[in-house]
Amino acid sequence: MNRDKDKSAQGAERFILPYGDHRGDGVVQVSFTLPLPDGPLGDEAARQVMRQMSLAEPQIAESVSLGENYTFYVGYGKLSRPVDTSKLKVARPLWDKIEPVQVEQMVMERLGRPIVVVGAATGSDAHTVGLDAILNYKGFAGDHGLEAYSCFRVVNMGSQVPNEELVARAAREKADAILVSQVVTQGNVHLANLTNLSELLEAEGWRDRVVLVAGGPRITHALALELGYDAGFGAMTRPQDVASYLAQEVLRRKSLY
Ligand code: B12
Repeated sequence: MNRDKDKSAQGAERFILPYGDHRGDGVVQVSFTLPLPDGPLGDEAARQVMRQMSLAEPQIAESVSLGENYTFYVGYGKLSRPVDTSKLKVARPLWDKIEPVQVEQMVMERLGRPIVVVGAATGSDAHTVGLDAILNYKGFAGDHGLEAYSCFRVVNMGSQVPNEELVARAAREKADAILVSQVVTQGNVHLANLTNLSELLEAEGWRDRVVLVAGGPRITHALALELGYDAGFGAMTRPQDVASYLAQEVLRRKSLY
């Protein structure tokens, strides 16, 4: 079942301000470093930085000298202009969050075999923690990874995998889904790597047969769509989110959902 509206937003207040001490007080905490010594001039400069962020009644809660001519500030200030949540455009994959036991049941009953997932951090990217958080048994924040589900067969190729190797392995494993992690963004290397992979799959003629997913702290669903992916997952993604999405998307493509 696809949905147009985010269920979590239903019944939410339309105009919202950050919650500091009281509902609607607009109080936020900010922290930053200035290239000034700790002292009265630095404090005033820090308050001015906050005014320039549209924060009223700026207060410095803490200033810590980071050595000669550098000071770290923690400050509080008030925002007065509320966010109109009805005007926000939110791009996200269309899926319902499903409990792991239901995911297992649904896939095994309807597909009759585990979903094959091949994952890697590609190109020069050596960051494995995010990919492992989603794929490996131990998972992330108390939520087990896809390996913990009997309805997923997981091949985790690790990091610094060339796109060509990932595609070849996915073909050999008859993958239903390819999961790519891209953490480093320097020089927009993540965009080049991700685009190259989707183009490679197109050229091989099986882009349409595989669910292509990108993940990483700088990835959004909207960016992933732009780059020719089916879905994108950003910071704080839970394995259960990915399991729910993959189960629904793989079954949907086979008219089983
Ligand atoms: C640990 C770490 C390393 C380790 C990695 C070890 C390892 N085995 O992974 C080492 C020391 C090797 C490393 C190296 C480098 N790092 Co580093 N590293 C980090 C650090 C501290 C933590 C990353 C992490 O593990 N996060 C925890 C995981 C759980 O979070 P996550 O990655 O966001 O993953 C979640 C989501 O994004 C999502 N997700 C991630 N991948 C996927 C994939 C899929 C398919 C899905 C669905 C979801 C998903 O789900 C995960 C769970 O919610 C970050 C800073 C930080 N605090 O984030 C810097 C950071 C990522 N590193 C950075 C940099 C610059 C580097 C280096 C270039 C440094 C250097 N000059 O050498 C090198 C690059 C090496 C390389 N070739 O890639 C920068 C990147 C900046 C940028 N915008 O590009 C960061 C942000 C630090 C910083 N502030 O500058 N790094």
